[in-house]
Amino acid sequence: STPSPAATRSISSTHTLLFGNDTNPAHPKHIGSIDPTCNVAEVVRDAYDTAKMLCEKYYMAAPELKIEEFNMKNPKKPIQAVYVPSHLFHMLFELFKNSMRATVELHENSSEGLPPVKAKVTLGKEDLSVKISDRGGGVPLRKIDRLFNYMYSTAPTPSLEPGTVPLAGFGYGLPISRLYARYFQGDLKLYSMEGVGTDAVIYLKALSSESFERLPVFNKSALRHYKTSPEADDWSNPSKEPRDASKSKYKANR
Ligand code: W6P
Repeated sequence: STPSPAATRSISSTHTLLFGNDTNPAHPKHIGSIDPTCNVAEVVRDAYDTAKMLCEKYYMAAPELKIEEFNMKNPKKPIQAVYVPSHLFHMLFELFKNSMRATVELHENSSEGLPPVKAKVTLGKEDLSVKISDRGGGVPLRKIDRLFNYMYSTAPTPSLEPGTVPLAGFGYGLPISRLYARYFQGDLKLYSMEGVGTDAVIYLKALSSESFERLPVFNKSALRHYKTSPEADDWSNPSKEPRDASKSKYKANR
């Protein structure tokens, strides 16, 4: 099918950058927005520092960060990716803000201080993964899908006044972050244990040859896909979370 105008522009500008003499003076090794030697732990630290400043402004406290790396291929080397650092920064910044808010709100009146937020960067054969773990009390499984809904935010609607920077936004941070991860064949997942905390994992492809752009297609096949009604949802794949059981006419068998 014919590439979209945006894809054509992306391909042509990448070609010009690769084969022309244009360089970004601040980052001469970057190819457009891509850093071919993006140090993942450095971006983790940057995103944490930025989220920490906001968190301290709001709560006058912020949890510490502990970073661990596990490079399966080359244990002594820092983990690098061919990636768009700004995308990685946005995803991590969003996760840190969520982890910090949960941590501070759960532990602000505790005498033990704040449990640190932990980051683990790993490189395997297929995946380059980044896990951000908090001890912020977690989210029940029933509510996890809502966090990826654009219209849903657990935080109060932030002020629109000039000069104010919200810690938590309008509720699009997580869904947008997941789109960034998926754009290069990765994903963003949340694993939470209510009462304890949440692990958020960003999965990237270890090999840049696997991380081609995932672009929406619109062709005959896609049109057919959209026109035919999707597979009926069943009990193992419900389209929505179950209704409140107390409002159901069906009584559980005991
Ligand atoms: C929470 C809720 C959440 C969402 C995304 C990332 C981390 C966390 N922690 O409690």
